[in-house]
Parts: sequence; C-alpha cells; structure tokens
Amino acid sequence: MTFRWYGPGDPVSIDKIAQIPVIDSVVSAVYDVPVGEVWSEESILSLKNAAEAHGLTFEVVESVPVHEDIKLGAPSRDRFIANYCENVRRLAKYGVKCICYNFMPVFDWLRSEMARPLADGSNSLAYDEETVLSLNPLKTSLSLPGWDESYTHEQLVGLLNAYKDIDEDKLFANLKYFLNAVIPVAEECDVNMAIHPDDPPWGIFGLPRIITDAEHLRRFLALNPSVRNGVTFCTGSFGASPANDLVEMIKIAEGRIHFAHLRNVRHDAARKFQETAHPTRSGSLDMLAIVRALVDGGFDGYVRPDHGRMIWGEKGKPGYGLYDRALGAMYLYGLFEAVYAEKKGR
Ligand code: DNO
Repeated sequence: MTFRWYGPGDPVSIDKIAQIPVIDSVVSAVYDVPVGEVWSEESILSLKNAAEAHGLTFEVVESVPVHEDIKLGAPSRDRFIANYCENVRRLAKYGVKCICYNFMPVFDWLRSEMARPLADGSNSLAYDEETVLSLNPLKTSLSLPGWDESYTHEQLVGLLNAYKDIDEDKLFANLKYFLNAVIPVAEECDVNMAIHPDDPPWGIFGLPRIITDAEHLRRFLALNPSVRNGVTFCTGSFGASPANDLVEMIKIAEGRIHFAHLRNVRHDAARKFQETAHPTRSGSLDMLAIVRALVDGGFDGYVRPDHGRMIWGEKGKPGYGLYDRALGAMYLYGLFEAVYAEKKGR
C-alpha cells in the first residue's frame, strides 16, 4: 500500500503519512525540473532518504511526465526520449521499481469543479461535460486540476493547433515509438512502466485520448508485448464511464497491472460524475469486485488510495488531503487482507 506525497512542499507531511498503519511506500516525483529534462540524482536521493527516515520506501514514481513533442511525434522527440530513458536508469539506481506516466495530449486529468459539496457536508471533485466544454481553452484562461498552468495562452493555442493533425492512430503510433525506446531500458533496469488511463476516458476539446476502454486497452498492451509495458489501473478514470466493465478490463490487463489507483465515483448522468468516498456503498463502483478481480488475476503490484474528499474541515490540494485518503487506505487494505486470506483458504 502506497500513498502519494508531493515532496517537502506537500501540506500533507511525510510524518503524518507514516502514521497511517498500512502504508509501506510513498509515491512521489521530482518537481523542480521542466518536463522533458533529466532529473538530478541528488533530488531522487533526497526523496528516497526522506521516505526511509520515516520507515517507508520510495519505489513508485508518479509521474515521469512525457514531453508534448513525444506525443506529437515532433522531430525533437528523440532528445526527449533519450532524457526519459536516462530518468528510468537513474530512478532504478535509487530503488524505484514502477513508473507511472500518461499519454494524454496537453491536459492531464480534468474536472469542472474542485469542491462540490456532498450530502454529508464534505466536498469532492466533480465533472460535468457541459461546464468543461463551455470553458473553451482558446478563449478562456483555464484553471483546472490537471492543467499545467505554466503554459502561456499563446503556447496553449500553439499546442492545440499542433494537435490538429493528430488523430487516435497517430497518437498510438507515437506511443509505440516511445515504448519501443523506453521498454528495453525498463527491461534492463527491472522497472515496470505503468501508463495511467485518460481521465475522463474520452476525447476533450477535440484532442484524442487513447487509454479509455477495453478495446483501446488491448490495443495499448499489444503495442509492445513486454511485461514491463503495463498499466496503472485507475478505477476512477476508467470507471468514470459507466460503459467500462472494470472487472473485464482487469482481466484484459492480467499480468500487466503494476500499479492500482483505487477510488470510487458516482455516475450522475451521461458524462457527469462526482468523486466519492472509497467504499462501494458511497459510489457506483463495486470496490470488492475490483479487489477480487485483481487478486484473482495474481496482482502483485502497488496500490494507492486515490483522490479523497475534503472532510473534517481540511483544506488542501483538491483530491490530495490527508484524512479521506487515509480512510481509503484503511478500507482498501481491509479488502485486500480479506480477499487474500479467502483465496488462501483461511
Ligand atoms: C490525478 C492523477 C494523475 C496522474 C497522472 C499520471 O490525480 O491520477 O494526475 O498522476 O495522469 O501520469
């Protein structure tokens, strides 16, 4: 069981994380380097040291971001891919075993609201397609979670134009090119690469998104058949679409799920959902069935509770407060403990 920690600047300090009784490892990243550049060994080592000083390990990175030129297949991509490979080597040198990344053009995860109230007085992230689409990124200045605010408006317009010719097939081809360079390095270094699904799992603002459903998942896994070419199975991302059967998708990715982000979400209408507390009864996903499917498939990777609600008056980074994620970790650990025991026939 792991817990995401945004480094020394995170309002959720590592000593608090260490007090959640089920956490083994922190999930973190180097945040002081622009996307596409090589991470300093010093920065990697300081994350490892911080974890170990609290009795934790640092074995999972989320994320080593992929430069847009790689996703676009631009001529400069080879330099960024070489840097990416160097980051894989450096991380492996300091004990990292799993690297989460995504291949979403321009935007990472997207929400329309960062603090929509829930019936119990807490609040959480929510998505309403109508609201999102009304925020035309070419006209409005955006401020959404998952959005890289360092782009200027002109850069954003340029980037969106550059994607005009990129459809799903081209994006898949660019991903394959990237994997064919990175996966051999991951094999050499014993590191698992784990792509994160697109969140939400459908195209937005005319940009293609390709890690979205069962069919696309199959296609992704076939791009490079190495077991090192795997998935971060994020239930909240895939599960935002009621059409996705998560148990079936876990079977499709059997043996290739290296990291699981487990959280619940409540479907309100087509392309309209709100994140909820982790338990099955709080949302639309069957968390026990998900954990069973993972365990039945021999899942042996890292797990983390995902976005929590803001509860007990906590203020902080949307989705990444301490309290509700800690509750989620305890709940998920309980499910795994019971399902593993059941499987062993105890
Ligand atoms: C959101 C996260 C994502 C994830 C990246 C992985 O909370 O799950 O931002 O870290 O998509 O590259």
